[in-house]
Amino acid sequence: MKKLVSGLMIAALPLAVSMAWAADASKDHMGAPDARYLAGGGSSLAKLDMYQSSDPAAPAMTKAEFDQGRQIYFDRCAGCHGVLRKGATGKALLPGDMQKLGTESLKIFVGYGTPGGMPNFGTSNELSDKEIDLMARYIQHPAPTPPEWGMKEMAASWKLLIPVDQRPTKQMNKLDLPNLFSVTLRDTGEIALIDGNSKKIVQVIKTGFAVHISRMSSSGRYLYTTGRDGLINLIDLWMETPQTVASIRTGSDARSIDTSKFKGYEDKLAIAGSYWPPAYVLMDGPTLKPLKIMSTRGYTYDEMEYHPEPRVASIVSSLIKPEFVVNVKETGKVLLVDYSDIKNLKTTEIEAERFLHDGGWDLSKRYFLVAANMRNTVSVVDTKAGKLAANVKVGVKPHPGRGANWVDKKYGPVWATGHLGDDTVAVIGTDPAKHKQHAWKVVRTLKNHGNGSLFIKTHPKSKNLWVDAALSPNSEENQSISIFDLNNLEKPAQVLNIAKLAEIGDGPMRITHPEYNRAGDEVWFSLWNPKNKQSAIVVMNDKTRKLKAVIKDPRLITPTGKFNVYNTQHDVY
Ligand code: DHE
Repeated sequence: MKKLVSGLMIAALPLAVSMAWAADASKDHMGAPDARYLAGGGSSLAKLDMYQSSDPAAPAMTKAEFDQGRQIYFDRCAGCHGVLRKGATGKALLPGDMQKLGTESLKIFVGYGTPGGMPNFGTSNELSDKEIDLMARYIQHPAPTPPEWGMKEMAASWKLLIPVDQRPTKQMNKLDLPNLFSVTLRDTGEIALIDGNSKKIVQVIKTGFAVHISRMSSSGRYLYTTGRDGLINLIDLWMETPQTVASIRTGSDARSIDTSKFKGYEDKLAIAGSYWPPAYVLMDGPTLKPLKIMSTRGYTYDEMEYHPEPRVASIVSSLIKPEFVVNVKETGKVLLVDYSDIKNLKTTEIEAERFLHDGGWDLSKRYFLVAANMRNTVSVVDTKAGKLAANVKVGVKPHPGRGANWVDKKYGPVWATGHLGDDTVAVIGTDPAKHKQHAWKVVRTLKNHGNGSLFIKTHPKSKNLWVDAALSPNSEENQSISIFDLNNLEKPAQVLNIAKLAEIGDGPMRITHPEYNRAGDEVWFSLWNPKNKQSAIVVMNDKTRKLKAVIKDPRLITPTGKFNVYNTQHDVY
């Protein structure tokens, strides 16, 4: 019904204008829930001082209105349309073009959305009529530019709280570190360290704004987190009470972090990627001292069009070379950054596909598989040869997290991803040496219980594959998971409503991000409720598929990602 309304409203616009918009938007086949997800969960950019010009040709705005527009823009629009509004997964919103459309037409787009996926902010009651009017005027003004963030700013933000020589030389606590979990508490900007054995919170540590991921150093001693505000925390798990020993702001909008893992470089270096400014930073691993900043601004791999803000998405660390694999979203390039000589940095730039997002290693850890979600493709990078191995067409908007690996009875080693935009799981053959005929082909398509899957997981010791549907608009689906039997993938999945099993009170809770324990016999899920409602971690017995425990501590506010120390350290997934 909403789609119909929005289609009708667009049809009422001047023909040329509405056709151009509808065509452009439908190209991407964005459904509203995944559009909202990609548009982002709030960036900290809105709080920054920015250069602001106001165009006399654009409708008048007060300073207060402009500031409010900026806040709304960075909370809801920048993720798709870009900080500078030059377009990213969404259309460019250039002031000249917006002025031609005019306030009344723009109000319709913002209020009703487009069939191609622009969310309907008005009919969904997310923005009031006043706010829609304000946004329609705001985007006719030039985009304010957030400040750059160079070595001077970075170095000034760097805090070495406990120097290396004042840290312990052995583990000072009795924690079973390999079975410790770092859990993202998204809306409080904290992580909870949870002991995997007792299932008790060991420590809650303040991190960056809407903290995004945790990654481990090669030795398993240091835990690194990145906030969306670019604040990196380095946590020493050997301290009597694990705590932050260094921190730094590597940018003002960020999502990724990793550490060097190649032999001889263990625990030596760290790398952080930023959305704004678009760059990656190499740092000294044990202190976070910034060493080198590299911009990712440049040309798209295919049309060779200059892009002013290509964001750094996932980063992984190679075990077979002293290299980081850096995935640049808008240009569609994968950079293999050789860290053996930082002064004379060598980078292999691989043409992959747009817009690169998340991904993981294959079983051999030679190939990195990364979702190019707006092109329904998984790009496979051969990190040994330093080349693209293949672009594999999959379902609608793949979203693997780090994906799932197993040895398939029929097809040999495979890797799998779920999708944001449909209810399938694509299983891709990953062994060109012994199973050439299946390599880089979708060998199986499994049926998930709903659209909107974010994460998928299995474990070398398990015969199960667990898949969520966390972004499905249907609450029965987004509270359930599918469990596939890896020994019999012809059999439909068992679907379990995990939220019901956990018996948590009310709220629009979602079940997301399966993560195994060290032994591979438990799967942990986040029961993610809004911050004013009770959330929990739900632990399932992998073998029996029965509920094992519900961790309900009141400090568990908006848990999302969970990172088992051993599995994260060794890329077990
Ligand atoms: Fe994530 C991984 C970006 C929204 C939970 N997320 C990633 C990675 C990127 C990314 C680039 C890969 C990091 C790496 O491997 O180095 N995420 C983004 C966004 O741009 C996006 C769409 C919008 C935003 O504004 O951030 C976004 N992500 C979310 C969420 O809303 C999620 C579901 C909840 C949350 O905590 O914010 C979420 N993202 C995660 C998690 C991972 C992740 C749990 C790590 C998965 C893993 O198993 O490694």
